[in-house]
Amino acid sequence: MTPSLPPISPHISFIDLQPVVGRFLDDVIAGLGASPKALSPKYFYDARGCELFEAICELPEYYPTRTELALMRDHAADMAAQLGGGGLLIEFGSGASVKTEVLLRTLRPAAYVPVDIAADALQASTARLAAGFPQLPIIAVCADYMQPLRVPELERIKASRRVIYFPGSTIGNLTPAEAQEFLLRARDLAGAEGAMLIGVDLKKDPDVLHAAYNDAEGVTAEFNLNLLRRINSELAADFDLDQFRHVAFYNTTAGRIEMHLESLREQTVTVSGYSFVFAAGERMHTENSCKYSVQEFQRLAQAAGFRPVQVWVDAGRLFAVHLLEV
Ligand code: AVI
Repeated sequence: MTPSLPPISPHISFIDLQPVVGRFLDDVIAGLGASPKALSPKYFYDARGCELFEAICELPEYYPTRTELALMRDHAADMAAQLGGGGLLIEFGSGASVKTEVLLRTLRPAAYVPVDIAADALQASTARLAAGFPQLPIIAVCADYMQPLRVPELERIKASRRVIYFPGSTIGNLTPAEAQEFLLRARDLAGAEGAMLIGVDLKKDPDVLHAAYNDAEGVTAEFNLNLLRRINSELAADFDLDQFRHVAFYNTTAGRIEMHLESLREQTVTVSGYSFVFAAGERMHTENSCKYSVQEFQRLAQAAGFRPVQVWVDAGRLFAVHLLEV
């Protein structure tokens, strides 16, 4: 039996697959011991990291959030017409965003399944959405969507098809090989008649990309440095945040923004009793944000068994929302 919490309302159920959130200390020790040093971006999102990411989404330089939202608003009716009503809408991520609301309003699915690794965020976002859609059956699933998802309860729901929604260009934070594996798993979950709607950030003028990850207010820098603050508070470490700086640049060859934290001087840092030496100017790689042209992404999706059906791109050619079918 899948563990589940008591229903919040007759229309809502909460299934907790008790995902392993990762072994923070092991991952940090391994990452700092590697050459070059690296830390996983999945650890950005503690409570402060989530707040900072929300602030990033509001920045004038950070175009993806508002551009994707405008695409959803402008084309929601078209998207819904292509997908058809009465489906099972499965969203990867917490799903309390305005983008989700726009889609729910036009698509009118048989049921909505938000999937997220963070139980608290999932419960809060589910309660918020449920208030706006009181008649919509919601099955919230606390799980790691980077792993195969097995939820027997979903088999019992009568729906025309499964539609997976993955907004936000989060797929860009995976390497192309990981993205490929992720799409393969999504195809399996969607099943024979399934479809996927996915937001993907486009390749563009490197100056625009550079500004988006080096905002004038320094919010992205704080978001990056917050990872060190988190390691200090959760893993008994002594990073001096004033002795590291945020670095973000577009790597043209790899087609991605890279974020790093650079040591401003030679220094030794201790994490839970383990010592790590940093040379002056040495960098820790903290995030990739891969950018895909429409054709590049369609090729990736095709290699994972999806058929590209339609793509919506804004007039400035900043962002794409792809509709794929199995
Ligand atoms: C979550 N993800 C899609 C963001 C991105 O743009 O890659 C994370 C982010 N990193 C710095 N700014 C935003």
